Amino acid sequence: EGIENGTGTSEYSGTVTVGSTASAGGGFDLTDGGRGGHKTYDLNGGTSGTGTLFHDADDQWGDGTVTNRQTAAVDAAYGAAETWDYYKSAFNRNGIAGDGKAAYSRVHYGNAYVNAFWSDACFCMTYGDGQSNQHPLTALDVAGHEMSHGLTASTAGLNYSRESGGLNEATSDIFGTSVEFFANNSSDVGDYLIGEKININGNGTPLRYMDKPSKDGGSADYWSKTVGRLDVHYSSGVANHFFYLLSEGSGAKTINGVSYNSPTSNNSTLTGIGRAKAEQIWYKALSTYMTSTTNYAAARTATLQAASDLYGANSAEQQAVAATWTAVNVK
Ligand code: ASN
Ligand code: CA
Ligand code: ZN
Ligand code: CA
Repeated sequence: EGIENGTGTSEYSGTVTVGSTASAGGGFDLTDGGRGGHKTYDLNGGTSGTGTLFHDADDQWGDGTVTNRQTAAVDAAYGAAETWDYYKSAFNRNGIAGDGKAAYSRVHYGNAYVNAFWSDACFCMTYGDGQSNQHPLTALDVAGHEMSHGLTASTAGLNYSRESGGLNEATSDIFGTSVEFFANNSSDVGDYLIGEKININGNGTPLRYMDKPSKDGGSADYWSKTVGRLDVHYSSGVANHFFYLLSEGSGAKTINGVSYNSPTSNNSTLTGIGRAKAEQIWYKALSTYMTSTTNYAAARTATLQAASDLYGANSAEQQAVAATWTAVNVK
C-alpha cells in the first residue's frame, strides 16, 4: 500500500535508504514503490522461482553481516535503485526497457554460488552468496553490471559471443562503474575496477581493471584479429580500456584514492574527455547505432556517429573517440 523509505545496513555500501511498501497485513515488504515496484526476493538456497519476498516488521533491514539474510537483500535493492536512478539522471531513461517497468532481484541463489547473472527470461537479476556463502555477489558495481545486461538486451541486443559478446560485457562494466560513481557512496567510492568489494579471488584483488584490463591475467588490452575467440569477459577488455582512456586519458592518474596507469598500443598520449561525456557517447551508440552483430570495427563507427550527433562533426569529442579507438588498435 503506502510507499515507504526504510533504512538498510548493507554489507558493501554502508547505511542506505531502501524503498519499501507497507503491507496490508502489517509490516513492510522490500518492494520499491518509487522505481517501478522493484521487488527483492529470498531464494533461500533455491535455484528457481521467486522464493519469498523480503518482509520486515520495523523497516530497518539487514545489519551489515552475512549471517543476517536481509543484508544481501539490502545491497541488491540498493544496487537496483541506484542503477534505475542513474539511467534516469544520465539518460532520462525510465527503467531498463524505458517503459517504467521494474525488474526484480533474487538473492541467496544456490549454495556457495560464486556468480551473479541477468536473465532475459525472467527480466530479473540473481545473486549467489559467494565462496563459503561468505561473499555475496551483491556489490554496487556488480548489480549495475547485471542490470545493464537488461539494458543491452532492450537496446542493441548484442549477441553474447565473439566480439559482440565482448561489447555486451564491456557495456555492463562501463555502466556498472558509472553507477558506482553516480551513487557517490563514501563506503564504496567510484573506481574503474569491477568487483573490488566481493573478494572473488580470495586475495582482495578486483575481478577486472578497466585502465589496463590485462592485469586480471586474461583480458585483452588491445584489439587483435583473434580477440573474438576469448571468453566474452576477456574480449570486453578492449572496450573497457577504450572507455577508461576516453574518460581519463593515458598514463598515471589517481582518482578517489585509486591509482591507475593506462597504456596505449601506439604509444600515443591521450587526454580524456571526462567520464560524463564518454557515458553519453557509449549510451547513444548502444541505443541508436549498435545491433546484435556489432563488432569492434562497427563499435568504432557507432561511437563516432554518436559523438558527432552529441557534440558535432569533427568536434574535439569525436576526434578523441577516433584517437582512443586507434590507441586500442581498433582502426
Ligand atoms: N556474472 C556474469 C556476467 O554477468 C554471468 C555470466 O557469465 N553471464 O557476465
Ligand atoms: Ca528489522
Ligand atoms: Zn556480464
Ligand atoms: Ca568498482
